[in-house]
Formats: sequence, C-alpha cells, structure tokens
Amino acid sequence: MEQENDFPNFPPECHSLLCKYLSKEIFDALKDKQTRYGFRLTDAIHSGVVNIDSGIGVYAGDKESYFTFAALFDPIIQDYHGFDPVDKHVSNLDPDDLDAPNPDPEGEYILSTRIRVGRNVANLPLGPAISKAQRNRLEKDLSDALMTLKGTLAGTYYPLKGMSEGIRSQLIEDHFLFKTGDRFLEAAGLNRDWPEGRGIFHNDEKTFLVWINEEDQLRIISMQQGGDIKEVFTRLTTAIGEIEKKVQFSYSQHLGYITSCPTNLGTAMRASVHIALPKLAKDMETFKAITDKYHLQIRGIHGEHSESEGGVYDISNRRRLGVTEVQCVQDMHDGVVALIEKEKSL
Ligand code: ADP
Ligand code: DAR
Repeated sequence: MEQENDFPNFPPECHSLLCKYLSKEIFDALKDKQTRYGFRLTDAIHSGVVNIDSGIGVYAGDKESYFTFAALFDPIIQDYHGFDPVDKHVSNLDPDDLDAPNPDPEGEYILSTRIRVGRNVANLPLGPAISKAQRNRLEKDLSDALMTLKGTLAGTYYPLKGMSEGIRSQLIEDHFLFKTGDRFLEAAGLNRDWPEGRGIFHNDEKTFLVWINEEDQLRIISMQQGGDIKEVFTRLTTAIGEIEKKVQFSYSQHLGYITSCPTNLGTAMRASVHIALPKLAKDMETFKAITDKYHLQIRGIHGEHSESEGGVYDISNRRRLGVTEVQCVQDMHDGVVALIEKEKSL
C-alpha cells in the first residue's frame, strides 16, 4: 500500500475519475484527515491506485467520507452523475407514478426483468470500514428481520459460510447470487473475512431476494421471467417499505441513499431486463445510439464486467442520482420499447 504521505504515481494509461480529479493539492489537503471510524483518504483511493483500469477508483468507508473527502468525491460525483454539491436528491418509490405497460406481452424479446436497490444501515460504517464483529452482528440482525416477513415476501436466509459449492455456483449461474467479490471490491476492503457475514435471503419463488454484506449491506432485489416491469417494481417497493419498518437506512438530503461506491448514490437503483436483440447486435452503432438517448447501460448477462451471450443483453438505467426511482424505471422501460421497435424494423 502507498505510503501515507506519497502522492500516487498514476501511469498515463490510468483514465479513472480518481486519476482525473486527485491533484497533488487535493491529496495534500486531505491526506491527514480521517472520519470518526478512522477511514482515511488512502483507504478511499486504494482500489483505484492498485487497479489502474478502474472507471471510478474510489469507495466510501462511511457516510461521513462523502463530506470529509468532499474535495475529491464532489468532482467525481459531478462528473459521473451531473450532480452538483448544492443539489438535493428526491426519491419517489410510488408505482402509481410509473407508466410502464409490458413492452413485450408475447414474450418474444424480454427473458427476464430485475430491479434492485442498494441500502446500508444508518449509524454504522460501510463495507470498506466495517469491523468483522459489526458485519457478523449485522448479518444476524438483518437476517432475523427478513425472516419476519409475511405473505409473498416470506422466505429463508442462506449464509454463504457453509453453503455447498454446488448450490452456490448454481445460484450464481441462475443469476440469483452475487459472485465472489472482484479485484476492485477486494482492493476496497469489501471482501475482508469472506465468506463470513455474507448470505442471501429469498422467497420460495426466488422473485424477492436480499443480498447481505456484498458491495452494500443490503441489495434488495425483485425479479421474474418476462417483461412485466410494473409488477417487478411494485413487489420491490412493497419489500423496501416492509424492511424499512425494521431497519433504518443511511440517507442524506443531498446524496440520497448512501452506498459504498459513488456510482450507486441517490436511488441506488438498477432496473434491468435480459433481452434478446440478435439483429441490433449486428449494428452496435444503432444499438448504442438508442441506449444513449434513453440513458441506458449495456451489460453482459452475468452482470458487471461480463459479456453478452447469444445476442442477449442486460439493459438497464444508467442514471441513479438526481432522478427518482420512478424515473430510473421509466428510463429503462421507454428505452426497451424503443429497442424492441428497432429490432422489429430490422
Ligand atoms: P447489480 O445489478 O447488483 O449491480 P450485476 O450487474 O453484477 O449486479 O448483476 C448481478 C446478477 O444479477 C448477475 O447474475 C446478473 O446476471 C443478474 N441480473 C441482472 N439483471 C438481470 C435480469 N434482468 N434478469 C436476470 N438476471 C439479471
Ligand atoms: N470497478 C469500480 C466500480 C465501478 C462501479 N461498479 C460498481 N460499483 N459495482 C471502478 O471504479 O471501475
């Protein structure tokens, strides 16, 4: 790890927002600061220092990091989200405000729909700075709270520790469970003590799932086959409301829901479909013109850093902060309608 007082020597091929905005002046101004949980600048930037191919390169160790190290986080947040230090995030989780009839009622294109939010618990460090004891206690408190859910949200918690490799790999293959943290999360300190304190809660149908202590302390997920986006969003908002009766989430009037990676701040929502677009796949220029117009992101079908398979893509909203949850899902829905129209025309 870099010395406390050494300004990182970023090579010319480093193009992360960390490289772009961490000047020597900002480094010197922040290098001796620390948050109440002892999280320091060198901790926040370590992932981007060792992974020079990072897109962003920084993680917060607690809510306070975003304010203690604002001289670095603010320009990164402004660049990525177009969100200024004086802006206020506004949430709207009301499904009645969403205009999203199923874009593919015949099931010709959309294989599945998934909408997730990241959440972290108030008055605790985030994953990069949490202690093993705090993380284990959080796993117990959150899994106990989830096991009290009733009706269609009722389910079971499965700790990662002790899970058979066969079950774990099948859950990942079936798109339900997180992969073991990548090198970016590793360098951020998010994989410490793995697999202890991590696990997954899900209902019998696997349409409602909660990841515990991966990149964020909760990833609350609603998913199902087909394109009934509104039904998926409604289930998610109901679940969030039920969990929030038992758990206080870390929230800021300025930044919305607090997450370890600044890319997820605000709504912390990613609304996606797995969609087959074999004709558009042959014309990526047209494909990307549509996804750009509707503020969409293209991922492979096994999530971040994966590739498309068989002309099937993971299409999701790119905007997270400075827009409401309804707008995130509306972005995805409206973009998917345009993609299907184009695919039909080819
Ligand atoms: P996140 O969405 O939590 O940021 P990833 O992009 O890595 O994380 O995706 C996590 C998992 O969710 C992966 O297994 C991915 O295949 C799965 N997934 C994402 N979107 C969908 C979808 N629309 N249908 C089915 N599985 C999905
Ligand atoms: N790999 C890191 C994170 C980028 C956003 N993805 C998250 N948070 N999963 C990077 O800086 O590229």
